[in-house]
Amino acid sequence: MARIITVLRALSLVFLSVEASVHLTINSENGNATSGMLFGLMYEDINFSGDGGLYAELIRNRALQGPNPDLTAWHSEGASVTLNVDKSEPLSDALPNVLRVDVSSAASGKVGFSNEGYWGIPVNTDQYKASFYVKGDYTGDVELSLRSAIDGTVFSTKTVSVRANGQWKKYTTRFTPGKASPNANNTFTIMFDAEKVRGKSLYFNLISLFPKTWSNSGTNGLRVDLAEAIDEIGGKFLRFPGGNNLEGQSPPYWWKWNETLGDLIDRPAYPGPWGYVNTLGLGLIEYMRWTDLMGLEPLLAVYAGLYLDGTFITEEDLAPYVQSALDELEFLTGSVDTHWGSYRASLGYPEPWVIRHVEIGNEDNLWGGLPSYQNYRFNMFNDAIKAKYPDMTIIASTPEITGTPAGTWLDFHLYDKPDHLTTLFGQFDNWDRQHPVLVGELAVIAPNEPNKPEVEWTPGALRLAYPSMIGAVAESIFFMGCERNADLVQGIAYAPGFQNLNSYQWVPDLISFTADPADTTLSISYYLQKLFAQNVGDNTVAVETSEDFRPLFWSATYSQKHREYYVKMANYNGTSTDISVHIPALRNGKATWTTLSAPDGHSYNSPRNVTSKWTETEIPKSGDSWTVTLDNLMIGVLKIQK
Ligand SMILES: *[C@@H]1O[C@H](CO)[C@@H](O)[C@H](O)[C@H]1NC(C)=O
Ligand SMILES: *[C@@H]1O[C@H](CO)[C@@H](O)[C@H](O)[C@H]1NC(C)=O
Ligand SMILES: *[C@@H]1O[C@H](CO)[C@@H](O)[C@H](O)[C@H]1NC(C)=O
Ligand SMILES: *[C@@H]1O[C@H](CO)[C@@H](O)[C@H](O)[C@H]1NC(C)=O
Ligand SMILES: *[C@@H]1O[C@H](CO)[C@@H](O)[C@H](O)[C@H]1NC(C)=O
Ligand SMILES: CC(=O)N[C@H]1CO[C@H](CO)[C@@H](O)[C@@H]1O
Repeated sequence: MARIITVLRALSLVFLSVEASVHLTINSENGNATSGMLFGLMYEDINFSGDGGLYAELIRNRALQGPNPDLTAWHSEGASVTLNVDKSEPLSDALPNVLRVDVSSAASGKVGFSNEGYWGIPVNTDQYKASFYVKGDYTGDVELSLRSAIDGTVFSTKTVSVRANGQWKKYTTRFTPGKASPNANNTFTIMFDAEKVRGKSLYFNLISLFPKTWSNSGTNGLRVDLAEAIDEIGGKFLRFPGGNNLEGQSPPYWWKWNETLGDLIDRPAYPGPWGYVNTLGLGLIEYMRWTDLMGLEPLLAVYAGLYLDGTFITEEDLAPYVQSALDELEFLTGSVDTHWGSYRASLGYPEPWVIRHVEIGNEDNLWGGLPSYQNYRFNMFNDAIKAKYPDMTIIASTPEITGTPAGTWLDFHLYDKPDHLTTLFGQFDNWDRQHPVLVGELAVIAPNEPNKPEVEWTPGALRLAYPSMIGAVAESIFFMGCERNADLVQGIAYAPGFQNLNSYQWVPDLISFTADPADTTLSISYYLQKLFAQNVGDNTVAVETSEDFRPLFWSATYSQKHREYYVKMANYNGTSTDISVHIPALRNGKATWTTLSAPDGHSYNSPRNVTSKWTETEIPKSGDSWTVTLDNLMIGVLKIQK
């Protein structure tokens, strides 16, 4: 039989095509159920991706937060005004530093100050909401405006009537600019009447400006284009809030969930580990609303007592941290009759959320964390959470831990080069089935060869500036290896998700942006996530063929819900190849072939320069198969609807 096939194949090569051809038979029997959420998202505030990014606030340094408050992003308007950081007139316990505006006794006309935003403020003709707190002796108009930092053009002005006195008072207003700005190099300016405060000071704090937010996510919501981009991936879970941002750089700073709640004036600074202060405007509730609005399963990480400087909490001192994690779970999932559940209700969220997955820490194998994680930290959290929530799935933050109870997921992270990543196609073939796997962070971050156009040197490291085509092909191969093992691998996420091109600590990233939405760049790896996330079944199916993997790779799944087969394929340094797919269980069906490619392996997408190509073609059935052509460095999915 085998010999006959070989002869036939040789004949077909001669008569039909000079291209090689591969035959895949999809056997729909005896597949394994998958988690149903194979592709998802990992998110933490890094690279100004929350503050200055996804969190839609436009004012930078809005409350002079952090252990070393300064006047970053603030400028005085008019020579008779000086700005200071003042600690004598705290707005709240959480916001002790305020902006003191000293007006000289010679001042006249309109004076004030402005904020440059996170490297700009885009002006469009949707409604903005501005608010600020003010204290001092002033009765009169305060003029808010959006104007060009380049030539002073005023795009919008709104006057607020203020009666300031010895108490902090909040003013909120809404306005809609009459015209959009040509670029995002604009400032938000607050001006007042100099004559009324000559020789005196006015105090301001929590100065905020929100544009229209995504999906009505509210005045404390998400930036429209970035949220839309991640929503359109179609992933199924969100792993948050880190990443290193969960752990904190050193004591006493870790992501204290209880300090991310309620009114913004009650949220203190968190000096996150990525070199900038988090406002915590993007807090626990904002994360949960994000998962609700995008239909994502929350994979909540709780702090597990390890700081990035290697400090870890001793066994004797760990109990309050375990209690904090229990409180966090009660806050999210408890009924209104519980202490933390009733607090949640008091914040406007009576309906409990459902949390099915909790990750204990982040990368606890690093920074010398493994011995304490292995010896007591994991167990103390695990035992306490399991005792109260026996059905919750617990995720250990590293596969290096041993002896966790059966059913504990292990979080596997990998940052790699393309060639090496392709060798890990079989990584999970022989893993212990007692411990499901989460691939919580994965990316190709460096090229196979140095000195290529997509390469950027960062001190001490050779990195891709943007995800490359060959990198995405390598990622797709690793993902297919995971999908073939989808009885074991429960979820996969690329990381990090976002990069503010004006200040970042990590390349490459899935989505790059500046203040100007026209710069938002969806990387080639982004399109791969989208291609795979939108074509994933609830069951694996076996693929039979006489061919070996390499240079071509494939995997297949079936969705009972959608009655669709998805055959994923990639070509890593092979020749253009015809692939015919035969599904004995299907007589007919509509087949769609979606491909992702780019001019060459080094190609990447960068602002206003999309080089990758996404095509969708309907494929007619010919004979008993559907045949597609898979070029070198192409990723494709053949979807066949029953
Ligand atoms: C189902 O999983 C087992 C391992 O648990 C594996 O041997 C088998 O090949 C898988 N079947 C399919 C169709 O993926
Ligand atoms: C905005 O324009 C000013 C003046 O031309 C320039 O100095 C500044 O670098 C620009 N800022 C950004 C973020 O492009
Ligand atoms: C938040 O929780 C931590 C840990 O339990 C605690 O140390 C801290 O004081 C709490 N913060 C507030 C504002 O209650
Ligand atoms: C694939 O091709 C790239 C670029 O030509 C090269 O860097 C890489 O080493 C090749 N890898 C394999 C496994 O052929
Ligand atoms: C667009 O990106 C490609 C890399 O894929 C690069 O070679 C090319 O120079 C870029 N074009 C522009 C106009 O920046
Ligand atoms: C505040 C901060 O950490 N800024 C850094 C962001 O990333 C860029 C690029 O790595 C650095 O140059 C900045 O210092």
